[in-house]
Amino acid sequence: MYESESLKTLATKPMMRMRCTGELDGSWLPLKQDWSTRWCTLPEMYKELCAQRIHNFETRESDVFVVTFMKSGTTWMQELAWLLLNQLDFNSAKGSFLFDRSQYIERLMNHPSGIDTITACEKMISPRLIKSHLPAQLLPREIWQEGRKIIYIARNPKDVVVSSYHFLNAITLWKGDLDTFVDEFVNDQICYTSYWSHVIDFWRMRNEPNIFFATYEEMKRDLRNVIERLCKFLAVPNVEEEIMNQLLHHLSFDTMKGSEHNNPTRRLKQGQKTTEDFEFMRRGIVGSYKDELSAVAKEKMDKWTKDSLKDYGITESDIFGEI
Ligand code: PPS
Repeated sequence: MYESESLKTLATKPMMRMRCTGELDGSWLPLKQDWSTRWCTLPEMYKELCAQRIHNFETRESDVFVVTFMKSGTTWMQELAWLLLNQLDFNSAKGSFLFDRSQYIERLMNHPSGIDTITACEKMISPRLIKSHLPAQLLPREIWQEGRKIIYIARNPKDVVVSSYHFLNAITLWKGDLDTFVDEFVNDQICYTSYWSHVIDFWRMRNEPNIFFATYEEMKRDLRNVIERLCKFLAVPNVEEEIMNQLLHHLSFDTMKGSEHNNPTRRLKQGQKTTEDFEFMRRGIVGSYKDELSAVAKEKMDKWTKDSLKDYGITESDIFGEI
């Protein structure tokens, strides 16, 4: 069963934290641990509207899921993976919205076409590329039972905090200052937290045959290498040199920011309440926390990271390199 507790936060919608217990014990997951210790913070409506339907979501053999903690480079990876799965069809990529080509299964706001997001995923033609920010235990059970492919992207927590803070404030889902946001983030009160449970669980499963694990930092350092690795994982032909340059250009921050089909800023502004200066693609760098987080917030997050990782014998730099 799903067990939940209401949370008091500065989110503008009622929030709760939720976990799986009893027969939903996560025994279908390849990582053996007590999954009932894993809580996830979500809007209250999630439990009634999505939880069971997503758990029972019927997958197809050719499905690929892009799974991330929010603000970790999901959109960037979706565009890359969509192109690799669609014979590098740049014309379609340049002429249609990425968010229509690759649906977001648990999107917690209204779908632009009026249908619900799970139904939108059901209606997609194969091969489906489906986005989710859910932690491993809340993803469709069949992914694990049938070994469907997952591309997991992680990003260092301090940049995730900065990016999430700007995003949630700008789309008016959370209201407050950055220091308070950091407090709520490390206390697992922000949507999709606990951040470290999310990342650690996939890090520990990174060598499963159906999981491709990469980081935003790695994509910034050497996107070509990530593409080469991903081609193998997706069992698609390697990208020829001339096309590789075109692909790298297409995926650059400036090109994606300039494309209304990749950069959802305008569409989000039309579809919901946002601040005037809302920008989905803001800085697109590693280390934006350096000049945005206060010294106190940085220290708080570093201590929280150390405490969260100590039982697993890994450090932040094992995952992200030096940042
Ligand atoms: S979401 O809403 O959770 O799905 O957002 P997500 O796509 O995961 O993350 C948004 C951040 O990714 C940056 N981004 C990129 N960085 C580099 N290159 C490219 N092409 C690119 N595309 C998106 C985007 O700018 C957000 O990061 P910040 O730090 O806020 O700029």
